[in-house]
Amino acid sequence: MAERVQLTREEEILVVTIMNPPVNALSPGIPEAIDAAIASAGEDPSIRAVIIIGHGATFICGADIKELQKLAHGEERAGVSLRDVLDRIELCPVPVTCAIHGSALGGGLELAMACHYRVAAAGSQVGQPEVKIGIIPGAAGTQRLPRLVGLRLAAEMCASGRMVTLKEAAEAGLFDRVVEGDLLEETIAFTRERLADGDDAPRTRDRAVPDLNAPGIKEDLARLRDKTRRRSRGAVAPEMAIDAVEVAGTTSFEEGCALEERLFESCLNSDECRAMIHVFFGERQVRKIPDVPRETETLPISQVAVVGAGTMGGGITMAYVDAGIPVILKEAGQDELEKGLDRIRKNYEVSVQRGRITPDQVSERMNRISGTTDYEGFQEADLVVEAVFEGLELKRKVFSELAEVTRPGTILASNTSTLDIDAIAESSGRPEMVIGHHFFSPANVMRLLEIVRGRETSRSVIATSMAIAKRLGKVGVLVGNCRGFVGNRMFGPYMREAQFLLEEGASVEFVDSTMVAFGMAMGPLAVGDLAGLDVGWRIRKEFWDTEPEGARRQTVADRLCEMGCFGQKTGSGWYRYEKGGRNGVHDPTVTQLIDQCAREAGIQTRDISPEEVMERTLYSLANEGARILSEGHAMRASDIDIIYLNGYGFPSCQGGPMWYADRLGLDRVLGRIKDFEAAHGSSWAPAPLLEELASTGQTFSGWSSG
Ligand code: 3H9
Repeated sequence: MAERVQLTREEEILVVTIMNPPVNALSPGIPEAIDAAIASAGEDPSIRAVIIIGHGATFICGADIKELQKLAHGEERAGVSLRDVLDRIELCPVPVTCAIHGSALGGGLELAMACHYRVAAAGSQVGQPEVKIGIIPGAAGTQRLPRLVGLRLAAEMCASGRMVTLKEAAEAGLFDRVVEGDLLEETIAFTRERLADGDDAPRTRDRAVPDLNAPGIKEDLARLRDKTRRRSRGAVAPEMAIDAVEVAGTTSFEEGCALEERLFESCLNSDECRAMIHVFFGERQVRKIPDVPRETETLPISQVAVVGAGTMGGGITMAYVDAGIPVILKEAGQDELEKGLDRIRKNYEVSVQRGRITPDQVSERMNRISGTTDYEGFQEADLVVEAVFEGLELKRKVFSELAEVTRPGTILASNTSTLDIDAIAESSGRPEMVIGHHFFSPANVMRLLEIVRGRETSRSVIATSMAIAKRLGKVGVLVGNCRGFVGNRMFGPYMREAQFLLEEGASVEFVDSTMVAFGMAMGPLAVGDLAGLDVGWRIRKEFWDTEPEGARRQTVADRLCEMGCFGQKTGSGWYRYEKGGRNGVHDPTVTQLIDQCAREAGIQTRDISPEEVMERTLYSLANEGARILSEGHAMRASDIDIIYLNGYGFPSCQGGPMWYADRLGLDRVLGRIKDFEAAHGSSWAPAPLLEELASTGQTFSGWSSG
């Protein structure tokens, strides 16, 4: 381990440097090496103090999640317990100071808190992000953190997993000194001051915790618990984190640690943890594109143009200007342009009211947008995003114009959500520069960017698109060119089943509430109302001719659209809305319409169970996902999961639709799909890949196109 933990001397001080790039995770051997260094410091009279510091970009970003993954899947624990190592640091007879730069996360922060002193460099951040992988801090973080920053902040940090800035952490009392200069030199100076003062190596465990019964604390924790329950969407670790922190206010350090250990072990052995670790690595895996290696040249993007100032175009413009990239925004007419700019300004004003940005920032961002009704300035654009009405001929016309008004090296991206990117690319005459950038509404908020690769899209255009997603703070997922790409193609059967369940006897509210109880951010029908029912209707109409004979139609949705009920924007859809309101209420006329459609189609209504609602909707996602995978339109099953988590509100504690099907067992999923095929017809035909994997006991996540 000598190469990953380096020991050096600064006269009377032992410096322990962690060298495990890129994030100095506490991989096997590292806790052991720190342990040995601390033991040697206790035994060697020439060592009067110890400093622990990270090499490279950061301090320590926590336990090695790959190792936790093995434990979560049942492997035996090996090596020393981190909790014991931290105890020995705290009990070390000479003072131990940690020098923090970059991030101190999870086990990294726990290690820092077990040290006697903490010195932090400018720009550092700290956090207990364990809940993001379905666990709670497991090396006494829930007991030491409240002793340093108080019960309220500790509970909030452990329940949310959020990163805390240097300023906030320093104000809360986490650091003994914040330094600007060379971190090691400053920490040595700090340590020598402590030694000169006759240091007695103060232990965090000996500090008093604010009494849980002190005024307001119980109430604040109860409020945090409520908020956590509302936000965690089925995940249990966040509330357990509060339980563990809260107990620090009533019991001894040792008893608190014992509770933390029990809760940590139960989290580690949970579906939630396995799913969320899958998500953690899945989010990093999406960036890896076999034929577009990391070193692929990216094109510089310093000026963007957006065509179309509607809801999508406006949101895309905001996403760019929020990231500091100026945008030329084009609309056909002056009125539409003014309207678009006005909508953007209003959205920013709402953010000001909510305290998210300042009025100065609004002016700054609005100044980054220049409006135009012709293609003025497009010669300067490095990237154009087209966000006009969803129609192939219109988009082809725009792309042929873009080819005229931009430089040959400009990337031309289409925000189409369903159309053939190759047909659009062809009209530009330079298909290698064309790509799909499918944003999700609201485009400045939603994290997903589906990046659609055309037949001829160049590798550097793909690499640049992936880099742009990162600059915008989004998760870019590369997908292939097929109808609806990955997300919307799977969303079709999902919505179809939600609607068919209505005709068969389930109510709108029942379907939605069942899916929300599963953890979806919104029910499918409420999503339809939000997105606009006319969107799906227009697409369905475009493909009616290609549907198989006798296929069951989405009659209720079609009738609603024929009546002009497009959802929130028209005040009625599956629900009824107050003018401008977003909270739908029951609409009896919709119930009548559903009954009428069911009668006309000769459908016998029956009692529908929550299980059937979940199976019909979730298995339809996995079945379509299997087709997409075998056709090569997604690189791996985890990419599909990442799309559903970031663009469609799928709960991360369930890992995504493909992971969820894996967990249930593909043979079980296939069995039910066959039942549905027998009952409801060919739209439920099982995907060949699903049949193949189920028959050989394999999983989507283990599958590779080879
Ligand atoms: C914990 O500590 C439990 C404790 O309570 C103790 C219990 C006993 N392990 O994200 P990036 C890899 S739980 C293993 O692209 P960035 C990552 O997979 C842990 N690997 O960089 C990627 O690999 P690759 C609590 C890790 O700059 C590479 O590093 N800690 C770990 O955008 C670069 O990562 C956390 O949850 C890890 N802990 O962001 C922190 N972390 O290149 C998790 C990263 O092969 N990490 N990798 O794809 C993060 O949040 C971000 O990685 C970080 C850097 C903010 C640090």
